Amino acid sequence: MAEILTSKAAMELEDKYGAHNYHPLGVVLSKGKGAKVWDVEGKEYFDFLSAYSAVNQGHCHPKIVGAMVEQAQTLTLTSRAFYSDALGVYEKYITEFFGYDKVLPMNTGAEADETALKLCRRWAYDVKGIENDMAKIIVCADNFHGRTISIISMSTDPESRVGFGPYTPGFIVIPYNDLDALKVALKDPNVAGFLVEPIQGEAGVVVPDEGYLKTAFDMCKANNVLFIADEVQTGIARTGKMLACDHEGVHPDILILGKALSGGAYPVSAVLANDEIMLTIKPGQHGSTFGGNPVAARIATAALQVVKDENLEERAENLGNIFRAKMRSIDSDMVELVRGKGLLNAVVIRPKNGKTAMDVCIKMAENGVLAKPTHDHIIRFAPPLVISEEELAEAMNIIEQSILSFD
Ligand code: IF1
Repeated sequence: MAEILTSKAAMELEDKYGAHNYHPLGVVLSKGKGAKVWDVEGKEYFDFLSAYSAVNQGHCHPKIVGAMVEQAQTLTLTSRAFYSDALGVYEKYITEFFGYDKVLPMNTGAEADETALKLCRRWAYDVKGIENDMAKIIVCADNFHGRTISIISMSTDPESRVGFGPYTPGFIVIPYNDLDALKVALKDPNVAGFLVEPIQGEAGVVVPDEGYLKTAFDMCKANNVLFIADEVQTGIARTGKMLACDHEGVHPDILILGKALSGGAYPVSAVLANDEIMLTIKPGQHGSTFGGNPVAARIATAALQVVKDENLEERAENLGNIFRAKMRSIDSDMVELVRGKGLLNAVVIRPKNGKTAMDVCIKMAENGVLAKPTHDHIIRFAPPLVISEEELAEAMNIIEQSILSFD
């Protein structure tokens, strides 16, 4: 039986024995169910971060946990040295679900982004005919695609990038939501791909202009460049459609999924593409020990089924509209701006009397809502998509009262 900890003792253990690569809010969670989590002392919170949009289906969803437990008691890992009876079934399901020829299963979002970069480069050399080692990939400023060396080589965020050089070459950085800059960058004949978040999550839920994704996609097609969508955070119904790209009818050449692909139960990511791209990677050229393991396969299948069965796209769309309207109605000059799509939203907090977004988050935590600022003045609000209207109303009231408490 795990040692019964107080929150204080748990934080001290992490501080003493864990790397200091995070600075968490002073809350020690020990239980989650649906849209709620509880701390060690039993205090209840609405979770408005959802582990950065990994828990879209709600904490410990019975169907997802059931699939995990059943497979975990049967066969957890074979490696890809052998086949398993779970992987092919899952691959058929997910490729038909999203409309692609094939999937390359990985574990984390960063691994999936790295996989997409490798696929794009192999396609550049083997199909587009770019000179070896000369392929370039266009990315956007303020991007977030993970924490590996090649991914931070694309980053413009000093916190992610500085001090980890030398950097992987072959990336062109342009401003987000800027089609003129994309047009110029696409003139380079060595450009093979454009990697973009349909909404920039970490940058503070930055929603591009209507039509940006579709026009960018068309420009890429006109220049024989792959449109690569990182839907790790925006995918799986979070923005009110199964994929954020669906809002503009864009079918990415390479689709990157993670986080809620498993409902937060297990590290599961995936890269989907058609054969012309996917088959440029041959046996032995890419993989991972856990990629496509039987437990991940069963979990991801259950997690996607829950999205359909519980109409999570529609829920995110409808509840997101309610949320943004309520946030915009808060009568406080601390609320500078409200933006988002579906249940991926952000409130930009105007500091007041020295109080910032972090103070609002600490006050909300005291009052029973968990969220965390991204950058100094932006609070991201992303509850599980299974939150009920009543729970949302209660949580929005807590958010409003917490903000008004500084007036
Ligand atoms: C942390 C941020 C969010 C992602 C997109 C790939 C990945 C992520 C669009 C990599 C991961 C996580 C990472 C986590 C916090 C969180 C995050 F603040 F870091 F930037 F959500 F915005 N593409 N995002 O958002 O997926 O390898 O983590 O599975 O690193 O602190 P991963």
